[in-house]
Amino acid sequence: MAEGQPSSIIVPKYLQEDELSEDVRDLISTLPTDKGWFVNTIYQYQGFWHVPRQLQGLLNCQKHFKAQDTDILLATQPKSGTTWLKALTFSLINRKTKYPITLNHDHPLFSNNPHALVPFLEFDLFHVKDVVPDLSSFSSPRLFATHLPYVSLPESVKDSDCKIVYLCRDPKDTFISLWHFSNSLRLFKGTNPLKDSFDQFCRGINVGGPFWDHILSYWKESLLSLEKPKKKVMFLRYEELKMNTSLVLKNLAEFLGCPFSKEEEDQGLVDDILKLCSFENLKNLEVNKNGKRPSGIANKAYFRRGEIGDWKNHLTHEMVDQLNTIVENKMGIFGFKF
Ligand code: PAP
Repeated sequence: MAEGQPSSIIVPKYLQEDELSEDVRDLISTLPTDKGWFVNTIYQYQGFWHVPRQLQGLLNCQKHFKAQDTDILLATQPKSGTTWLKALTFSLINRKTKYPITLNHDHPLFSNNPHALVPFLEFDLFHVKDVVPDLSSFSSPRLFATHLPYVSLPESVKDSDCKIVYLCRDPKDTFISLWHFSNSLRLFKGTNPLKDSFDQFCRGINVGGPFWDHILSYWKESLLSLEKPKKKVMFLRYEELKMNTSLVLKNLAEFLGCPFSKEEEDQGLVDDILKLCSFENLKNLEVNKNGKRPSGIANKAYFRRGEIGDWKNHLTHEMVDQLNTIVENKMGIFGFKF
């Protein structure tokens, strides 16, 4: 249990530091450390910051995950819209086979949090020490998610024809969302002071950070993949998804090889998927109001405001200037702008 933590608070399993395998314990004893937002300590591995259990999942899936050419991997930084992307992609790829789109509560999204339908490789499948999960029940196309940076993906993901959809979000909104999320887990007494968390974020020290390097790792791959016969990485932004959801959804369907037919469009299927996966619909479902993830995290923690620009309610002008300047300096040289 984390220091300073009231005994009544349950630490989500994926953040617990016990039950780490011998090799992860050996590894983390050699890694740079800093103060964690969720747990006492985070560790830097392959240039990025992780909680210990994530490192265990990372090493395990690097070693054992065998990607198939038909796999789809949703890659994100925490709090950039993962839950939404999972819901949209799950609905999209299963609409013609297993789960026709319906708004009358038959669809799995009415009774399952999107995270239960699209597992994270490192948190949900490969997180248990010395256990290689049996993935034989997944039918093709298998849909997985990850918060890992490109450099840490299993080699089979990079070498195969599997497709990657990457979603990023404005750093200021990502930061505010992450700060709220870390406080809502309440692993420590009280909240993390905003200023302390902000200073760490600006130094690149947060789960999945540095923010800019995570995005650039996939941005560069998405550009490289434009030159290849088959595009491998589709790069998306939360803001464009918010403002132009229907167009992005159609492009995503094309990329994943399941474009909408004219009949489907005429039937209003695009709008139905958008309604099914909308923030308002998902947030107000019983499963997302009162359900929990096996990790112990309440499903409602994944649905806070779902807006662009909530940072305006939290950050001072100086903070905004500081973060904008850092991100411009780090990313502008690669032609990337928010
Ligand atoms: P995760 O990385 O822990 O899975 P993730 O889903 O990426 O979290 O991020 C949660 C953010 O997405 C929340 O943003 P907020 O804190 O600024 O509100 C959450 O509200 C938002 N979100 C979740 N579902 C949707 C949705 N259907 N549409 C738009 N935004 C959503």
